[in-house]
Amino acid sequence: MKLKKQDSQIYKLINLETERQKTSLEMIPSENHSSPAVREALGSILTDKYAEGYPGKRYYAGLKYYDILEDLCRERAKKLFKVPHANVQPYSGSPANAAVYMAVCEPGDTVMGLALPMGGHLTHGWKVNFSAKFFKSVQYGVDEKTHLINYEEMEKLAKENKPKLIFVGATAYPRIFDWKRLGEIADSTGAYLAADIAHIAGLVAGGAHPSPVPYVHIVSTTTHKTLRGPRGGMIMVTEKGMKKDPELDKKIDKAIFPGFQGGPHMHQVAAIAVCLKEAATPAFKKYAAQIVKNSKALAEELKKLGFNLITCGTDNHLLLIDLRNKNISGSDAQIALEEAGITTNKNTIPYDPNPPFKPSGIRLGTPAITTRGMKEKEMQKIAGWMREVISNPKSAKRVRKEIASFCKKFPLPR
Ligand code: DSN
Repeated sequence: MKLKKQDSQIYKLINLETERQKTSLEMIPSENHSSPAVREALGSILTDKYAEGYPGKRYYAGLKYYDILEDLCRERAKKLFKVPHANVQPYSGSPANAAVYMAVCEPGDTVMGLALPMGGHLTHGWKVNFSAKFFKSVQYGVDEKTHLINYEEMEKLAKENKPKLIFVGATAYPRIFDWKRLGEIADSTGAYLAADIAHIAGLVAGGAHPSPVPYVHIVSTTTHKTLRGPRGGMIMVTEKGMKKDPELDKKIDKAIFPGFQGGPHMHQVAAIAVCLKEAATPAFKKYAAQIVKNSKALAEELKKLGFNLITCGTDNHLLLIDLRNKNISGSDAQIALEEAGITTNKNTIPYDPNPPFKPSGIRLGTPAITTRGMKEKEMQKIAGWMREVISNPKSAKRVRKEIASFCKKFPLPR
């Protein structure tokens, strides 16, 4: 109520966005709807203080409650992901990954990651990113026919280039990672193996995707995607990581602070703690399983309607559609779908013949709509609307009305 009086412009924009979210389908696979409890912690008084350092070893006074809180958050992360060490201070995924490089590499070392146009992330060694500017980046890809990670190529590249660090993880890969195989590849070359589980953290926590923990040395993640927390990041060190380097936990902590970041955002740490508690419940397990059921149902329905899916389907929360047989670019499809109330994003497909600003695909996923309680039946309806809008963008206005009315049955978390 204070905001309305004090800053009506911001108040109005928040209300408009709330209305947009309420009346449309958020289907960008890296997005979700956080709980009111998460947002309450995030909007708390904890934003007011600096807390440089770690519990018990801070550079500022007045932090006794912050110490308890950060310890609680770390313990929840350790228990949920079954790891001996967790750092909950990364501001988000890119800073988390930067700290991973800083912990185990020197500038100029060779590093390996999945190329961005193949579904990887900027921080996994893409040419315009720090990870390729400060390190010698070798990129692996997916198979040209199956679009699955090309483990053979990866093994060959790792043996040839002897990277210090291999990153595994993706932003547009609809299948399960073979962590065991990846662990063997890293071990055979002596590389550190880091799993960036940003997209699938909630699935891993809820048991809907195999955990990389037994096979990798380091796990990095964001906390706001399938994990459904506030925007934020975490880095975890596994038993295997501690065996490879008994100082790895300390190196990670030092890389975050004072190496890469200053004061942690403690309101964010509090909200991460809340989401980790939520993610440890049986209800979250059910949620994670439903995300995958919904993705698979959506994939099957879209295929029936003539859509080509990269890898022919999905094992996780996301789908990547190759629109080339639909005579529409990913960009135009994104615009038409947004007009209809379905938020997706244009995306390159592997070996895309079209440029990144007008790619051949769209990427979509089910984490947020599953949070609203939608199930397989609703996926059929959504697939139908997508077909209609993509084959005739002029139908978007009419579909928008139908979607707004449909959304009333599935309120945002209250
Ligand atoms: N921006 C995220 C995504 O949308 O996948 C990756 O960091």
